[in-house]
Amino acid sequence: MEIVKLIGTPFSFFTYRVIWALKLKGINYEYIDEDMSKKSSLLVKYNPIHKKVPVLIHGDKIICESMVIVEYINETWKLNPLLSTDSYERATSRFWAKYIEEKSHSSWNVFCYTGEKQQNAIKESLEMFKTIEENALGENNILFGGENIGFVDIAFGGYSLWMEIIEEIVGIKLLNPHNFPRINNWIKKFKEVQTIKDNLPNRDEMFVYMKNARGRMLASP
Ligand SMILES: N[C@@H](CCC(=O)N[C@@H](CS)C(=O)NCC(=O)O)C(=O)O
Repeated sequence: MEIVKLIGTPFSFFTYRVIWALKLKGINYEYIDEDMSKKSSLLVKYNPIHKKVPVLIHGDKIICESMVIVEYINETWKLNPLLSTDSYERATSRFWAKYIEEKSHSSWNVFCYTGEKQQNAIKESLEMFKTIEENALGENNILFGGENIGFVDIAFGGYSLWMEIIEEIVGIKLLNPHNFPRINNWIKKFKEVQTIKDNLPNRDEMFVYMKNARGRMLASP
């Protein structure tokens, strides 16, 4: 059996996507903690294009980009499949994962900015949530397609804990349960899944880390 290693960084929901996929599949792996303020020679060697985490090392194979890694894990280890055997359902899952990839920067921008830029990011985030609420959840139930966690749940997983911390730090409620009951219900269900519950960052530590990060971002010109 080839050795599996994950280069990641604490409190990164991109890293957590990979952790969740590995844990759901029951794969043992070694975690290598990357200091993003320095960027180790190992990271630069293994992800020379983007120099970002997560990076998965599987024997002599190197895989970058969180959702690409999740798909690689799904194809390599068959237990607890994250994608359907039906090609149309797989295409639909990939469509939503891509949509989340393309739009989720807006929620991060709510955290990084103030003023007009933040207002624009709020608007974009709310549009994304409305689309998810009305189209990916409800009738279609793309998230939690069936009873088990799937590809799209992992893509959207950052919204389970990261969003509530962002909301608390910036003092703005975006995922209001009245406007987004389905997303709030999904968050509750997602966090109740034992593998997720056991593999979420410590909330208090993450709060302090993110509050300091925002302070540094706003202080820099
Ligand atoms: N699209 C990438 C994004 C990964 C990403 O942005 N990772 C952050 C840590 S959360 C990073 O490595 N940032 C370093 C940088 O931007 O230079 C993925 O899904 O893996």
